[in-house]
Amino acid sequence: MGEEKKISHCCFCSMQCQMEITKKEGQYEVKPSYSFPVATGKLCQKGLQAVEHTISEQRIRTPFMRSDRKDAWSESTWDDALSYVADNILSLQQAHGKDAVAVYGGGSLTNEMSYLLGKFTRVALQSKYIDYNGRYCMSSAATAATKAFGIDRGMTFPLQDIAKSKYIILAGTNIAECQPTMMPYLLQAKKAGATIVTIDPRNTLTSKIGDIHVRLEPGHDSIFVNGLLHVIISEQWWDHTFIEERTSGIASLMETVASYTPERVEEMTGILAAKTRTIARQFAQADSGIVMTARGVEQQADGVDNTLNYINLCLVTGKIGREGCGFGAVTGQANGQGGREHGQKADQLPGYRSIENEKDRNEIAKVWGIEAKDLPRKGVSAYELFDKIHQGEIKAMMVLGSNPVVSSPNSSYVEAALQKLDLLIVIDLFETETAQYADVFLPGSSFLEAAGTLTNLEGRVFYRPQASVLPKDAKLDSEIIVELATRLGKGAFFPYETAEDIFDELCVASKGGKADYSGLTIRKLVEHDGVFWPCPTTDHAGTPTMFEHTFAHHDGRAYFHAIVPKWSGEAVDEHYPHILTTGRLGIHYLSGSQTRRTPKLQQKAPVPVAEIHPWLAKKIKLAGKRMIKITSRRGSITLQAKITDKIQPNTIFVPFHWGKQLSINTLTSDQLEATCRMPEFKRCAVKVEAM
Ligand SMILES: Nc1nc2c(c(=O)[nH]1)N[C@H]1C(S)=C(S)[C@@H](COP(=O)(O)OP(=O)(O)OC[C@H]3O[C@@H](n4cnc5c(=O)[nH]c(N)nc54)[C@H](O)[C@@H]3O)O[C@H]1N2
Ligand SMILES: Nc1nc2c(c(=O)[nH]1)N[C@H]1C(S)=C(S)[C@@H](COP(=O)(O)OP(=O)(O)OC[C@H]3O[C@@H](n4cnc5c(=O)[nH]c(N)nc54)[C@H](O)[C@@H]3O)O[C@H]1N2
Ligand code: SF4
Ligand SMILES: [Mo]
Repeated sequence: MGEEKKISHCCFCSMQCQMEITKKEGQYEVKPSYSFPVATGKLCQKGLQAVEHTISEQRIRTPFMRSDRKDAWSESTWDDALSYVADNILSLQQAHGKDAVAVYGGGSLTNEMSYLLGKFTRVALQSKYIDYNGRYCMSSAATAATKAFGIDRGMTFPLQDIAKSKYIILAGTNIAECQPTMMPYLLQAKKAGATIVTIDPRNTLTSKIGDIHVRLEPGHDSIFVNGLLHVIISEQWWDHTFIEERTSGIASLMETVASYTPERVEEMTGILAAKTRTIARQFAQADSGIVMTARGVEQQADGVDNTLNYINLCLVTGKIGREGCGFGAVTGQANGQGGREHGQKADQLPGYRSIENEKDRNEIAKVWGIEAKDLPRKGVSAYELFDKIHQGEIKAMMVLGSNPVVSSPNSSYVEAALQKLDLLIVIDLFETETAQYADVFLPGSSFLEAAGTLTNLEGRVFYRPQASVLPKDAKLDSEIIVELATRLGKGAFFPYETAEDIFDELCVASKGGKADYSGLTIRKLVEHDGVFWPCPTTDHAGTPTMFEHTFAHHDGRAYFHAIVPKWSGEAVDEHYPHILTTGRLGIHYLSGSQTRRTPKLQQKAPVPVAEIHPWLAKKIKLAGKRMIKITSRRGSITLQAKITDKIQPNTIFVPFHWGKQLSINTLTSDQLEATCRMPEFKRCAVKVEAM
């Protein structure tokens, strides 16, 4: 039997570690690849198992249809399934207008698929309704970075710079479980003398490597950061020259933080004044420093403000745009960065262009060969698409690369919405909790089968080659979309044979946009192990470090934003006195669709376990089998509890990787951030009872 060695990149987190996959006598062996300069020589436990779900018996391999959702699925041919979809779309649009059909995409998909979904919706469906799961993920960070810097690239520095930094603040980011192969960079920095501060309601695996841990109640970040800014400004540890030459808005920041003395912060949050002073002084005095945030601070009703305040820390100390310095909103999904640049967002056209800007509309219309007037306007955010279904405006939805029944806040509302649709098409690998409501269920491609480009958390655009063939009757996601466009009479606009054809068009479409890929070719990506965007010309080497000389606002400056902590999220009261926060385990990935079907991972964490503090356990008289019932204003769940003093006493943590009766999103709040529409996954008022 021959041995076949292929190169791919892990399908899970934003690190995008490269892997070597060897197929030997029908068995796959996955090893880290040493050649790609992101996670040299390492893969985490999910990466090592990444092939397993793609060969799972549960993977669907042919199209399925049914005329009534109560019926069992019937196998179908592609021809019948796609004709059925196209005919129904056309008749629904005839009866209810073009916007009756919506698309829901995902951040695991390649840049080409993200681009294709945006173009398909605007050109083939001519609908304004497209959004994607990244709305639940990177939208606060994207809005904050755009406001502060004029551009959104998650990390403003390459990973290598972490090792060169002398002071690293990690807020609401659990890197040890969520981007495990980034840990060696942090450990290298520590070895070279860096101080690491972690800020989280829990003592996490990440905080184990920290020198100082700030354990705060969910929602207290902006108060605490105002305390840090107060110390830096009042004691004049700031970088006056940087502020003067490269920023604007310091006056209003000074005014706002003037009253946030460390003592007042201590009164408001319980964080000791001495701790606030120490961190503020040490960070400001360090030669270099990095601040990183993730969903812990971003998935809140005030998520944009929280992120802006952490950015203020970099700006006030001049720690950005030079070696070992910068701000990083740690991107989550495989292509969480690229997935938000090429047009699958409700208000966006490729290259981070705005769908409401006339110049942007004209430029993209020209690339697409249509009239700008025929481009739809902006639609609504992911969760609001379900509102539009409830209101009867959206009648059909196509979901590709997401499992919103598990991952949406207040998920019973989403489930109810899907049941109201006249037509739900799901393109996935598995019969997910979402696919269970579908009328047409199509087998798409996994990461091993679809070649394409992705953009990792650093902003490094790279090429992922095809490493395996499609199973039985499955098709490439891109083929499905192109064939549907053809059946909708728009095939001429989608003349692609390969991912490279789509990438080349995407690069042209991005020219002059903020995420400018126009200097890239797949050959260049392969030759250089990826290239950092922006890369505006063919002779440009890419931009590993952002903002060395200028920010992306028209005046070249970065903007401070004075943050007055609001409390716009859900409030606790005597009926719901505790705070539920949700997040991740190292073992599982997102809605669990893939990792729950990976035996070696699922065995390690078969069900969600709630983390609760001994104080709360005692208060509710938890004993015996340690089962607890958690109830929010929207629902209840009964779970096994783990008593641990590694959590803020009034907070309960539950991972969200399960569906049905184990889904914590039946409880979470659907309050959305005012501008970017990020849901508040990290704070929800609950009561807790022992069962
Ligand atoms: N193993 C694994 N890795 C993943 C994923 C996965 O599902 N599993 N998902 C990927 C994706 S898409 C994403 S977006 C990233 C997410 O990566 P992270 O954002 O790092 O993950 P979370 O567990 O959601 O949240 C991080 C931390 O925020 C803390 N937190 C909660 N509330 C607050 C608060 O108010 N303030 C502060 N400072 N902290 C708070 C939580 O206790 C938690 O430890 O991970 C990526 N990597
Ligand atoms: N309570 C709570 N909820 C959360 C969060 C939280 O912290 N707390 N975090 C939010 C965040 S940050 C995120 S990113 C979302 C993610 O939530 P989801 O988007 O629901 O996450 P996934 O499980 O990645 O769903 C991807 C689906 O696409 C399929 N798939 C994967 N790759 C491909 C492909 O290439 N082609 C096709 N056709 N299908 C594919 C998978 O099988 C899976 O069913 O969850 C959000 N929900
Ligand atoms: S760190 Fe992320 S990309 Fe790397 S192997 Fe683990 S899950 Fe995959
Ligand atoms: Mo995410």
